[in-house]
Amino acid sequence: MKIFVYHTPELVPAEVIPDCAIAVDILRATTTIATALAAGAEGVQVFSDLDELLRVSEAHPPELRIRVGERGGKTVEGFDLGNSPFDFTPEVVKGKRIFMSTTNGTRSLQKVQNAKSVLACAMINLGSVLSYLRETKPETVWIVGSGWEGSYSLEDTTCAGAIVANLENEADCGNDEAVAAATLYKAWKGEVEELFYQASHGKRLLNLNGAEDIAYCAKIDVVKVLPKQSSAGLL
Ligand code: 3SL
Repeated sequence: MKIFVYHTPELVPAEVIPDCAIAVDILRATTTIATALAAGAEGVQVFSDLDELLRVSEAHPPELRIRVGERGGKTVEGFDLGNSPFDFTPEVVKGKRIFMSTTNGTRSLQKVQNAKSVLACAMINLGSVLSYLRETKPETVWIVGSGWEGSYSLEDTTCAGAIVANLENEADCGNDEAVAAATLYKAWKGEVEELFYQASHGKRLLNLNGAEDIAYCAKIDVVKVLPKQSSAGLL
């Protein structure tokens, strides 16, 4: 197994298809996706474009769908939910299909759609992703951070580093970013929540009263769920 880390979707190489691509958006899209599936959502379909989301979801019965729209950390007007994982309770999402568009996270998932397998990873479901990689042993693995509008993010690199560091005896680093991510994670292991408060998106969420969300997003391996892309979305 050879692991490559890309800090943003814009940095993934064109015309190369990895065996496994793992999209990461710790604050908060992939954390929310993992939470929704663990709470019994039927599946999550991601969109980079809000109009496309509205068009596709129109064909789904209204009582069985949830439209999630987030821009700049806030719920998009007219959508059912924003991107706080705490809104995705079993009472709200069980048996429902989620149609989701967020500022950065859903864009990185869309960018790697052609990979042989596509996963969504957060700190909260780290163990499930590690188990999948150990079982399937893909030859090339991309971990793609979502960043913020094209720029680097500390929290996504920390999660990428957690994957690389946990597999250091079983996988090689394919690029310097993978080595750097593992080094970052090891330096902050045990204090990940503190690090997230220092991240620029952490600060942005704090201004939107998101402290509770950040604390939850920093929890390691608290849900057993593997969001994996299928023709019906992430299941
Ligand atoms: O950028 C994203 O995809 C979101 O996760 C951002 S936010 O945490 O909802 O503000």
